[in-house]
Amino acid sequence: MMKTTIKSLFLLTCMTLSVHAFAQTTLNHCVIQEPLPTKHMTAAFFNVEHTGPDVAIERLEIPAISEHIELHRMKMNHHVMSMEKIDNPTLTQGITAFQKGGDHAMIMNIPDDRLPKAGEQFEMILLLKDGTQASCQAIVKNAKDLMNSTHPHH
Ligand SMILES: [Cu+2]
Repeated sequence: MMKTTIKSLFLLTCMTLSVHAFAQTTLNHCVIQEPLPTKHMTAAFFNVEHTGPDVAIERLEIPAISEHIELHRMKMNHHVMSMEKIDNPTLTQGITAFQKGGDHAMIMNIPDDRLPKAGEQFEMILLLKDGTQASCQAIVKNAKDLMNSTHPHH
């Protein structure tokens, strides 16, 4: 009888602790833009939904396509749109959007035989500095289809 009580007390404590430390990150709306002809780089888009304390992003991986992926931010410079690497990408509670026209991922140095084609799907993995990760299946869309689906919430 005593043993059972101690065990359930212990369980209760563990559950309380895990509720306090609860952090969850999910990836959705994952899309890769089909590279333009002759290009060996392209953009990838996704939303991150995060619950819990702020956490820094370690990196984004799409292992089947390239080892070199950067997170970029669009920047207006003397009326010219350019992009730069995001210094310390961090997730705060809520949804962080990496979407066309704003922050996005850039897949660089794609080898000839790994160029993604419209309709294909690839695993996308977001690694966080707290050691956790989130993944999704990203669908490849050509630029035109991507334009038509830039409002995924409607
Ligand atoms: Cu970019």
